[in-house]
Amino acid sequence: MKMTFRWYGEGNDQISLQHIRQIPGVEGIVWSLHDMPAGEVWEQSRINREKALIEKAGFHIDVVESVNVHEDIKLGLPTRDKYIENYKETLRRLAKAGVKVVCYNFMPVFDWTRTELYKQTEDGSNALFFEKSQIENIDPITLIDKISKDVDVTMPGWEPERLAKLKETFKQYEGFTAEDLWQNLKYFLEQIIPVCEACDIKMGIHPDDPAFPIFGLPRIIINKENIGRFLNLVDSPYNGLSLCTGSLGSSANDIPDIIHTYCSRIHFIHIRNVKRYENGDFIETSHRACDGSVDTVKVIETLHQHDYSGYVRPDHGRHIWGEEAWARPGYGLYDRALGIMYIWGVWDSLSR
Ligand code: DNO
Repeated sequence: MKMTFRWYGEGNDQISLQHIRQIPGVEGIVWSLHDMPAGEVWEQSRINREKALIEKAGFHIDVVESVNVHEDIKLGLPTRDKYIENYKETLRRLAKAGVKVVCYNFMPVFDWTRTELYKQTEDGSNALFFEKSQIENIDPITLIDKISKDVDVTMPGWEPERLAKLKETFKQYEGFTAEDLWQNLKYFLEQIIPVCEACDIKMGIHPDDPAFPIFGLPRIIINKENIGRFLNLVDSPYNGLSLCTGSLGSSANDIPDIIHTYCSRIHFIHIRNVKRYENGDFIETSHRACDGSVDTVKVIETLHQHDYSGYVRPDHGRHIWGEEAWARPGYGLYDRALGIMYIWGVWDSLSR
């Protein structure tokens, strides 16, 4: 397993590459050009600049999270072909810089959704929280207004250009079904996977977060069966997964079983834990297995059994030791660093 850490870039992340350097065993930075609107071709010079910066600090740039998919592709509009061509060109340019894996998602409108970013917990830390009844009773625009006033950074998946068109985008999705989304995903993959094969970039789709439909929008990458269907849309090793234990853990998925079944197609994995409540709410917890509903020990054990050699990163941590004052929601330094040590702890003892 190759350990990585997500970093938002200079001037866009309070955590420095030098901080990350001090976490044991981190080899690579998971990066992106976060200000790049979906659908645009990434400039080679900007890719190269990011590469130079990250490599100078002693890390590899093998994994990009994410190259976002333009909404017209998900909706299957006639304009999609132009955006797919742009996507292909970005992939070629990333390959030229040495990128190996690209993470993306295919969720309509939203990327990830929570109802609270700083939910207080008993020990004084706070974490991202999802309250199901709120989602059922609030319109998405009000939720976005409420959430985004709590943060002064642009969060991936909540980019200004996306939020500005929310009403209009929802209208475009009226009457849109899960089958429509499947078809549009297949169309996209049939176009891009041959390019990935030619330039040696593995695609890893990120599961939907949460892993169930919200606001009447379809969600398809949500369970074992659908992941199987997804992998068969284009049956190539280049069409793979960025498995996220927290996203799949938002509903009762058997994640070790999913890993066991599809391990050869998992190119990247996000390890974190969530605690699910009976009413459908969930909160993000520490990475430790007994703190949440995901058996993270078994997740790591299953990866170990399969001799997993792909990329791993600790996903969302709680905000601890006051870091919510400066850290990005879910992406502080401390709890993610603790998460890495937990993952290594389990992995190393299994290796012994
Ligand atoms: C949230 C992340 C997601 C993820 C995308 C991948 O913190 O897990 O934003 O990066 O869904 O495209």
